[in-house]
Amino acid sequence: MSYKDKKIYIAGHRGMVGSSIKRNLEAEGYRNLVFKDSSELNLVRQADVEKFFEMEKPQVVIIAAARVGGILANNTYRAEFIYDNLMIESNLVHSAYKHGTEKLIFLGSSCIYPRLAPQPLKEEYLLSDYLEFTNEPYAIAKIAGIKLCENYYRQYGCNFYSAMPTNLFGPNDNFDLETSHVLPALIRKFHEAKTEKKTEVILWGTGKPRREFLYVDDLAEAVRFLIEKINAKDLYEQGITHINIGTGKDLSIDELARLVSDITGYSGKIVYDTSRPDGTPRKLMDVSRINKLGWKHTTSLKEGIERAYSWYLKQFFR
Ligand code: GFB
Repeated sequence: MSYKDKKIYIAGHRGMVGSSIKRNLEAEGYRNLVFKDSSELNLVRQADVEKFFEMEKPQVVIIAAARVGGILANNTYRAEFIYDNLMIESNLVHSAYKHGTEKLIFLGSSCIYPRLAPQPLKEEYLLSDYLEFTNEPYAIAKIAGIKLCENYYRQYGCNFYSAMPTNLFGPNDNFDLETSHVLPALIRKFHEAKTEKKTEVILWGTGKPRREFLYVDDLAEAVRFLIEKINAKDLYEQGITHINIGTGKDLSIDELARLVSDITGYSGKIVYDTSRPDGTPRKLMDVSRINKLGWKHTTSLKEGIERAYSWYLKQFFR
């Protein structure tokens, strides 16, 4: 049976990542996708998740559901970031095992790596040193998710594994200035400054940290590649627990700010509020593994930001 006919449950299909995976699979002719809104199924509740799996018995599960946010949200809602994420992934992985799911892919983030890990970040660097404090609760939960998949494979032979995307952006991103990631924050700040004719925009930290960004539709393409081509044993037999997904290129926040200001047409000053945290100094993925297996990103950063900006304009100023 082709994957196009298998029953695939996308957990988190309303979010930026899940909605992009949904669009990608639908466009590629996947005919048997299952979704549940959070009002119908609360993934934090174990009994509800078990009942859902008992009824639906999905053959493939993609875990794109998570409590996520930028540096301030991670640092502020520390209890929710660890609790919700641990519950969501534990409930989904265990129910998938109990109800015979054939393949499960768990999505995390590059913040699982130690704060001062060598760059670029190889899959092997997991758990080799201390984490970044501002996102430690989220990172610990995501590491637990990786270990859930690994150990359900080791004990029960489940075809469950993890993929770690770099910082993502695109349609359906969160543009709330308190809880968002940097890229949507920059789009909104520069756009508003341009339309309100402000002469300066205030950004957080020093502008020196370096980050890598992947357009979310490229991630969706990578997830489809993993569904169709990669199994748990392909990773675990190589001694790794998860696979990196990114572009392999990074830039400083200040360089990013200049790019976003050009694209949005803002020409005023950029000021840094250094009382705000920088977070991890650098997070650049080593993507040689997934590249060798046969997937590579296709959207350039500039093209991705242009698309994200036009989505933002359509969504909020139509
Ligand atoms: O994207 P971001 O919030 O998260 O911030 P992380 C990246 C960098 O951009 C930090 C700076 O150095 C911020 O200080 N920055 C500058 C801003 N101006 C702004 C702004 O207006 N808003 C925001 N949000 N940042 C998150 C983790 O880390 O990345 C999560 O906390 C997760 O756990 C996620 O891993 C992908 O890249 O620092």
